[in-house]
Amino acid sequence: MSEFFPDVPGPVPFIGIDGEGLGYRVYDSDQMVGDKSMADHLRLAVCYWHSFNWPGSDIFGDGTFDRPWLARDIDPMRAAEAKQDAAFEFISKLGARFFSFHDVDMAPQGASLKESRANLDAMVDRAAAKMSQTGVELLWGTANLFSHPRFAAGAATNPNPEVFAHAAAQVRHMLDATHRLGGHNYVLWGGREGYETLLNTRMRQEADQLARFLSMVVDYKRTIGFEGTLLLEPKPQEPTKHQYDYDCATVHGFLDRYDLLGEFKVNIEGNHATLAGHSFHHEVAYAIDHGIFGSIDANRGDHQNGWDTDQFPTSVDELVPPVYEILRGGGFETGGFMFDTKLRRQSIDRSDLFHGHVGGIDALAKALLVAHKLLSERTLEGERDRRYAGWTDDLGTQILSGSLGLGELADRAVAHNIDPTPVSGGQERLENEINHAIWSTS
Ligand code: XLS
Ligand code: NI
Ligand code: NI
Repeated sequence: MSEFFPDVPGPVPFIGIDGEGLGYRVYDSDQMVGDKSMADHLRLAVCYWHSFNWPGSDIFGDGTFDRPWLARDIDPMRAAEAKQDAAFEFISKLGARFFSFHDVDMAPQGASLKESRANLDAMVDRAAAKMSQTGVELLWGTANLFSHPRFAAGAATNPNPEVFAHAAAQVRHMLDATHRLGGHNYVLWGGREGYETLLNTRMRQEADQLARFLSMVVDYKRTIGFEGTLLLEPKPQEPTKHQYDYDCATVHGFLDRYDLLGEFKVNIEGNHATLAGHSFHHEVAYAIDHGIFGSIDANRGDHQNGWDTDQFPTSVDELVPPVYEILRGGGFETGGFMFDTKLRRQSIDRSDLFHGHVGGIDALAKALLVAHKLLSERTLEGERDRRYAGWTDDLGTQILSGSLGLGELADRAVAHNIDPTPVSGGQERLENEINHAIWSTS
């Protein structure tokens, strides 16, 4: 088998901050940060789809990338094998521990569900061999329930139950495949689970269908003994005008309403958070505080436009707050930082795929160091403790425990003429503390 990335002959080295050429300037996999190595904190993963299954096309133009296995005139199974070889060569040279894939990224779709399953099984067997040779693990598997025209009106939320059945078959196969490969999680992203217009849509009916689908997934997971985490990936829109898994709070409410809390966590994507009008920080903090934090699709958007540009996350300023919350929450359990990232269409050198990932990984590593410093020095926790101190005193605990009603509380406020003096929120001082931590951490 010939190498696809001959310009990067071996594993990408750690070269340090002044190093030259392709190498990690901050990410040193074995360096301890607190009680865990950088590799164990970050649990880095590469995605199969944007990196190997996308030719660099956009809505106005064809593919620009050099991905020989995507040519139309070659046998689909041989092409899938070449793609898999390139993917595993890349992941091992990069030094990432994990990867993630959709059914259709790894194996060609056949003329029937049976044939698609056979193709997938063959490629999954081959992937299992590659994984044991390289030590690469599966962070998560997922089924693509959004590209094929049959899913235009949704998968689980389709008005036609036959589409629901087709989606069930794909998800069953991918759960089996994920289980077979020892996957740590299984993701469901509902890109078409939503509506284009309410004129033809029964919103409540579609929510009931989606909940039924998710319950079936939970039952099946138990039947086969899959112990990974089930993850829902929120996104407010794109490709559908309005998607039901809008953001973490919406997903949380949905899970609660349908008695599915505890069965699913969330896979939060940086660029989806900003599309929902939130910061990445907000989405992570919400999930951590409500016990549904699972994993991250690491990427960023572009501040000047409003779609999912899936760029490599290069801004330490933007990464510090979410990474801080993850550390505060105790870090990943089964999740990790999965690079759901695309090269720009003009980045056509094979080595560009390395540069994109290496830059994003270094930015995450730097954010990790800064977040660890902020947490161990209790810079933000100290401030938060002071700000909420009243809630651990008599008045606060009595209010929260329910021992005071509105009338008694009002009487007490009147009797003692409770009239607190406002205190500063200190936002600018805290922003300066974050910058100081960034500038002083090496
Ligand atoms: C698209 C999603 C997708 C999921 C996997 O916006 O991010 O890539 O992560 O289906
Ligand atoms: Ni994603
Ligand atoms: Ni996305």
